[in-house]
Amino acid sequence: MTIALIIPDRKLDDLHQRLSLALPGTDIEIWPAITEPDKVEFAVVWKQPKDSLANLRSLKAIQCFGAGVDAILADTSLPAVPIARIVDNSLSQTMVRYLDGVVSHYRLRLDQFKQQQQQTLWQPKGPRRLSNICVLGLGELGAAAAQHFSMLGYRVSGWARTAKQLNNIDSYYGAAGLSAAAANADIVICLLPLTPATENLLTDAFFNQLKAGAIFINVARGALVDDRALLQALDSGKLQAACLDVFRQEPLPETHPFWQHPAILITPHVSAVTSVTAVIEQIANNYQRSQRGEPMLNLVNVERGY
Ligand code: OXD
Repeated sequence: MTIALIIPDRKLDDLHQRLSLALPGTDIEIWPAITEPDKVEFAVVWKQPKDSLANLRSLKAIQCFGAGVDAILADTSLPAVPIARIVDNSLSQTMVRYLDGVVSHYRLRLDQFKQQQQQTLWQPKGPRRLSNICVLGLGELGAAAAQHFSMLGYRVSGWARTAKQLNNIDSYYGAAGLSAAAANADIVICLLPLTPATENLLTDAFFNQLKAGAIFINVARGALVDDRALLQALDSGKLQAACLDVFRQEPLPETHPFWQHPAILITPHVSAVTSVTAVIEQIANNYQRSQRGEPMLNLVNVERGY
């Protein structure tokens, strides 16, 4: 039996080497150099090429190499096997650190000072008053972010598909709760999973009911947001700024208007990149579980989409 690593956009030497050490005697092959597809029983997958899973006839389990499984579930020839995702405290910490940096960037007006520098303008200003943060999505990453900002003294509201109880977070849920959760926010952080129910969730109707001058941060998936509505909200001043780490198409096409927009800060999907060190044990453990016929850890509910 073989493990296949199907992760086209990353160098895999390190993962391959460490997984071989954790699972001595197990054959591990890197896609597309899979010598005997019929021997592959376990696949570690991230943004898999179309049909790369379909011909693995002995596949017993899929381990997603990240937190979000939308790209795996979008595969129309996905074999019907259990899927696990990465849930890892260090991934949450990485995300929280990224968000903390972005919120500080706006609080300290570094976006404005950068623009002033380009115009050789010396105009001191105190920090922005940002006191209310809304976190959309209260899963592993969303809950960690909400709790972090609440501990820093922000008033935090959160929104999820179903009711969630989190200390000191004003939690809202369901379609009706979305506008209430975001209505008073100075900053809206999007950490929702991408599912058929959340695709294009954030359109004009959402942005229009925000407080004027809110700041929007998307670290979840580009397809949650209607790009045109986001640009419109920035151009009308409804939003004063947006920080985007994720896009409908990645890399973001050169001609996309986001690149040149003065109020948009772009980072290339780096908010929480899976660290090999942090996840080796989880992947090796799930491989052993699937070989023993036991349920993997952090199983995805395919119906729900995350
Ligand atoms: C993830 C990501 O879902 O990196 O893990 O976006």
